[in-house]
Amino acid sequence: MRLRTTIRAAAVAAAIAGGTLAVSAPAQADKSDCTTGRACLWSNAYYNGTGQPDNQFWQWPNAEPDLLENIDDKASSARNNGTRCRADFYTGANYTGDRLTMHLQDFRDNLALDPRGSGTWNDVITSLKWVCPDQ
Ligand SMILES: [Ca+2]
Repeated sequence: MRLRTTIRAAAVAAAIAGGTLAVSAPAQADKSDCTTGRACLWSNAYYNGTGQPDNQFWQWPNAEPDLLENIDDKASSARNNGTRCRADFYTGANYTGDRLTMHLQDFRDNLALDPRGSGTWNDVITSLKWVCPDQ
């Protein structure tokens, strides 16, 4: 765990330097990799825990009006590991389109199982907004 923490800290520093507070995670990511106080998205279902290729893991302490290309329209699992706020995910940039509300400690193993209009929430999330307090 110590090594992973170190890698994550370095990634955070790099991300901050680049203007975005997000973290790319190790290959063996799971739900517990989502840090307290953050909203998290994984590019594959089950938190990338089943050996899928091209796995990406990202987490944010603040709103994201337009997710990075690496995870934009790719998220297949999600978690709100916040401490105070609701996490609302949207299909469009700048918090537009359909909304997926995730209350504190909500998580989704597989967004393909979450119905949305005529489809599902798989591979459609583009923005994230925190709503405080959670209610
Ligand atoms: Ca995906």
